[in-house]
Amino acid sequence: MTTTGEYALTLTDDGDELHEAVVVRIDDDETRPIEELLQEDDPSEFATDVAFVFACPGETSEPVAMNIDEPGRYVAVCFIPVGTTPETPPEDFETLGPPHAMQGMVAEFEVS
Ligand SMILES: [Cu+2]
Repeated sequence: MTTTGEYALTLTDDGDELHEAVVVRIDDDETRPIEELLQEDDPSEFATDVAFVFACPGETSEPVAMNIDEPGRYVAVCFIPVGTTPETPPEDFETLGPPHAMQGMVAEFEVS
């Protein structure tokens, strides 16, 4: 449980692959569980972007401002495909694995 306010978001990548943290706010009229929402193609239909950070293996991102000004359901999620490293050429992204989110790199939190 978190309260509204201005936060600084950073991401430390302790792994071997690239990671990101996309923070979105789920619309108030959206009641489906996050597992179901992850199957959807267009998150803008039920969520609003709040903040985004990205980190390479062994690095910590620069802090970005994360303004949590409304109570509600929020989700932090990583959509980087499984197997993506700093050496992976962009044209290979389509042939990589499912998003890290499908392996559990997703966290929902409630703001009051
Ligand atoms: Cu990831």
